[in-house]
Amino acid sequence: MDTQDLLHAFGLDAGTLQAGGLPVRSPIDGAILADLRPHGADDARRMIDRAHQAFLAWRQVPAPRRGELVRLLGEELRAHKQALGRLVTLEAGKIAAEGEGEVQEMIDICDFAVGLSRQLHGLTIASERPGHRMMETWHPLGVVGVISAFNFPVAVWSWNAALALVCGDPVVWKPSEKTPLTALACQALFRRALARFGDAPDGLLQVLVGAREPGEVLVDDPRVALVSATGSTRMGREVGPRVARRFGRCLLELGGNNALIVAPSADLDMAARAILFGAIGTAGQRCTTTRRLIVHASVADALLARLKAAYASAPVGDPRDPGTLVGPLIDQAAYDAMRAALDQARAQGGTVTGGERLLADRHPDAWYVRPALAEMPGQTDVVRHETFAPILYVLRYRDFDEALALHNDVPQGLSSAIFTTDLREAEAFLGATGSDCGIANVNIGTSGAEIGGAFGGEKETGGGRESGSDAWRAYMRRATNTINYSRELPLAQGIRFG
Ligand code: UN1
Repeated sequence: MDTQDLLHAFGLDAGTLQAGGLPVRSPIDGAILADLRPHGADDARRMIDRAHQAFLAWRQVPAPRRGELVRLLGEELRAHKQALGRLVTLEAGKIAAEGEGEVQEMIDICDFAVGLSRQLHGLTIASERPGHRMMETWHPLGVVGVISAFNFPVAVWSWNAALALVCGDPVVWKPSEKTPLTALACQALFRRALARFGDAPDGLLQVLVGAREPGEVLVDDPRVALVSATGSTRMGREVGPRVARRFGRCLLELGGNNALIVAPSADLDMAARAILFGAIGTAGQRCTTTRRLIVHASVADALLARLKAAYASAPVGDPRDPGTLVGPLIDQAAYDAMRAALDQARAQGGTVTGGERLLADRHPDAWYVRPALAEMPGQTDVVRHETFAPILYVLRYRDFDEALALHNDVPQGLSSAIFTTDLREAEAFLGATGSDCGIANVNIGTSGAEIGGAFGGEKETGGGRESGSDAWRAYMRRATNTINYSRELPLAQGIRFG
């Protein structure tokens, strides 16, 4: 199926695809896939209007019935897993396994949300007053604005949307301007689910195509009760305070600078495989990508020899080829940022292996690179910054406490891992003085989290949690209710009044 057929299969017609103003390029070869009409501020306001109207109706639909809509969405995703995965490959450059893996995450979160739709629960709490009962009730919150990044163009939306919808909240989605086609494809699948569902209000899901302008409206409009934004720390620094200024709620998933510690007792086979997937998978463009390797001096040479061999031979190229492990960077800006970071690494005393541009003759408008290893003399400035590219900084340690200190001495706090078979080290890493990240793993890499757990991180990562566990609470408002079933009116704290 060629690109246009694929887009048409999702119901995207030529008129939409060629309306003009926002060209969408494939990072595979730089080809223009479509040229969409970007939405402006007025479009954004209209969508928020419709979403708010939808909220007034949707919040009255029983949650398990709302779950039925998400169940139907999950069915559409199952039926279109390959096609949507392929579109992710075309638009974001992921290899096929990762494109389909992303759709699988969507299916998983739909399943999770369907179950959740019968489990939205509050506490009953002992009251200090006789004949009284206290409880918590969770209510739909309002319109949820989702701002997503190019690197997980569809899964991150689904983590938000599946929960928001069962929680009673319509969604206005602003995908990255680099990946609007996958968003429109999701919208098309959602429409099919809606048609089968029957009586849902209009405006439960709307997609805002464009760059900054419509996004700003979403951030500033007081009817958007929750803004869930995934992207760079720089973006979060703008979005967070703007939403806070109007006392809106924000869920931020920002940069990571994820480290993996390899201790002397580690199973080096497992560690090497985990590092490879974590550091070069998705061409280093996951927020959970392994960016720092903190390896004990006694095993560093052995591990590095393996990694260097694997890095040198990892197949880089067209993500549609079945043998490819590393696809392209998203665009030239990503390549420039990678080159600048490697220059800084060298200037800061590092030794760099790899990192060169590949396939430039065949694809002058695409940005393929050999993933890079940068052996550093210490945690210098460049190591403390997130560069969204396949660069793995390597640091050696001698003492476990030194490894932990290095681990936590960065501004970001998303994901982390230790490879060790020493129980004390493993538990210390997970303990209060261990990893300060939102995700901390033992003998598993930093990336590729399951949806069942809460996903997110601390410090400059933004503090938000989405996906599994009790992340749903961010999409609802909590009411504390006290009910007096006695014939007296005792006041709390034993106060006597009149
Ligand atoms: C992201 O890169 O924005 O844990 C999300 C992972 C994926 C999600 C990454 N499940 O790597």
